[in-house]
Amino acid sequence: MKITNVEFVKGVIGDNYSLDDGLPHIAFLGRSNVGKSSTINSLLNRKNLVRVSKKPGKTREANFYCINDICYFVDFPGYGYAKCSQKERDKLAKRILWYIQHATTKPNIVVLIIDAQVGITPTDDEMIKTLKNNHHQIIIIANKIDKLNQKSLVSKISAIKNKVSDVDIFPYSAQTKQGQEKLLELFGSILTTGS
Ligand SMILES: Nc1nc2c(ncn2[C@@H]2O[C@H](COP(=O)(O)OP(=O)(O)OP(=O)(O)O)[C@@H](O)[C@H]2O)c(=O)[nH]1
Ligand SMILES: [Mg+2]
Repeated sequence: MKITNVEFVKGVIGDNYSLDDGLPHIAFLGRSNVGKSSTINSLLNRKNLVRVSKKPGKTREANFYCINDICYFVDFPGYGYAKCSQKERDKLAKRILWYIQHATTKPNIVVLIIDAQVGITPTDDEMIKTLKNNHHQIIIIANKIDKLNQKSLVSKISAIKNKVSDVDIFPYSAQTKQGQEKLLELFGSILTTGS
């Protein structure tokens, strides 16, 4: 998949925000600060299209980007950010869950991003269960592999694979774009064949 055109369409705060115009969604979910927004920027070869911050909790809305007029990339707020209030955390979790459970245009793919160094946390586990229960197709991006040497990379990725043996894992770095070509190829093939 070659990215030729990207357009920010809208950021949505409320519950009822699915863009239901028939275009497939590729939704990027994951804990706060794992690099969802950075990953989208890197896949699109844009530096600052999607807002990124050193502080977790940057993305507060579900932001829809229309790609090549054929699909949306949806950048979600992160879940599980310990430093915001419980009320705020519940609100963000509710937004994400609403999307997963009720959005009329189901995403074709949910890209769950994790930090390769940290692996699958209990909150990620919960999210994976919820996604599976709602019949979403999931892939996992293990991001920030630029922080790992080859030896730890191999052992971290194998630990992740052991935990979720039925989901495809893609080692990735939003910083160096390692893994970019493989992912774009996968998205392209899912969008054309639907699987
Ligand atoms: N070393 C390294 N740092 C990264 C990578 N991806 C993201 N980061 C850094 O991680 C931090 C968080 O990145 P974001 O893209 O804002 O993360 P997010 O998941 O969108 O965060 P929220 O919107 O708060 O949920 C930033 O400081 C990024 O520069 C990566 O592949 N490697
Ligand atoms: Mg973000």
